[in-house]
Amino acid sequence: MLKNNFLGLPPEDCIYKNCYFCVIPVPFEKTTSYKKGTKYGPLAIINASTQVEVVDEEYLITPYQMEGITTTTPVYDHEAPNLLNKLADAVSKSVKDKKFPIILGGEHAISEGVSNGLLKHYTDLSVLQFDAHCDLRPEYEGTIYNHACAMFRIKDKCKLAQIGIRSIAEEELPYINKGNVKTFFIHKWHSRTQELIKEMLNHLSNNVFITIDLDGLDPNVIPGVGTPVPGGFTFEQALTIIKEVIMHKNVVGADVVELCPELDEIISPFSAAKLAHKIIAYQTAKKHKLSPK
Ligand SMILES: [Mn+2]
Repeated sequence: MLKNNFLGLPPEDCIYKNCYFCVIPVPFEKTTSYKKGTKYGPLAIINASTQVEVVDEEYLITPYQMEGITTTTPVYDHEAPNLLNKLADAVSKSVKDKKFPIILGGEHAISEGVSNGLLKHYTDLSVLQFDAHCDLRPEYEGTIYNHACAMFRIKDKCKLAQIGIRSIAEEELPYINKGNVKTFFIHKWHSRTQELIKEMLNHLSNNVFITIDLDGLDPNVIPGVGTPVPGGFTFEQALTIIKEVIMHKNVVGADVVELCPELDEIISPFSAAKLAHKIIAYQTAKKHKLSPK
C-alpha cells in the first residue's frame, strides 16, 4: 500500500479485503505527443485528494466509511504490451474480489488494459469516453500503442460512446459513427446535456466502463493536460453526465487519465481527484439507494 493513499485515509480504513473501491495508480507515459508529464498524474491526483473533503456534498454521505477505499501499489511496466497485460490482470483481480476499480493514469493508452480486464468478466461491456479527441487512429508515430490510438482496438470489442469530441484527424473519419462507435461532437450537444445523456444511454449496453480523458473537460476547468483543446465540458456538465450514467447503467469501472501536473500543480490535480471521488460517491449512493439531499 502507498504511504499516501487516495484521500489520505488512515491505513486501518484502507485494508484491501474490507474495501469496495480499489484505486489503481498507473504512472505510464510513453507516447505523449505534445506536453509531457502524464506519468506524474497518479501521484499528483493522490496528493491532491488529501485536500478533497471526505463528505459528498450532494448526498451528505461519507463514502469511505460506507464502502471503503483502498489504494493499490502502482501498476507499471516500461513496455506498453506488458503494461496492458499487467493492468488487465490487476483490474480483473479487483473485479474477481468484488471491487470497483478506479484507475488513475498515466496516458490514455492504458485504457485498453482496463477494458481487457473488465472484458474477462462482462461480455456486454460498453465504453463511455470523455475526450476532446476521438483516439481512433489505427497507429500514430510508429506505434499502435500511442495514446492517440487508445480507442481503436477497444471499439472492435465493445460499443463505444465518445462525448466532448472536438478534434478529429483525417485518418479517423472512416470510423466515426460506424459499427460500435457513436461519436457525439460537442458543437452539436453543448447546450443540450439532457438530450446528449438520453442518446448516449441508448447507445451504451448495461455494463459500462467510463474512461475520462481530462481534456474532455474545458481547459478553463482543467488546464493541466497534455493536449488541451478549447470548448470542452464544464465541471458541472461532466458530473451530471457521470451521475446519470451511474444511476441508469451498471458502471463496472472507471479511469481518469492524461493529467499533466507540471502545467498546473493545483487546480487540475484537485479537480481530477474531486472527479474520482464523485464517481465513488455516486456509486455509493446508488448501491445504498439514496437520493440527493
Ligand atoms: Mn484526449
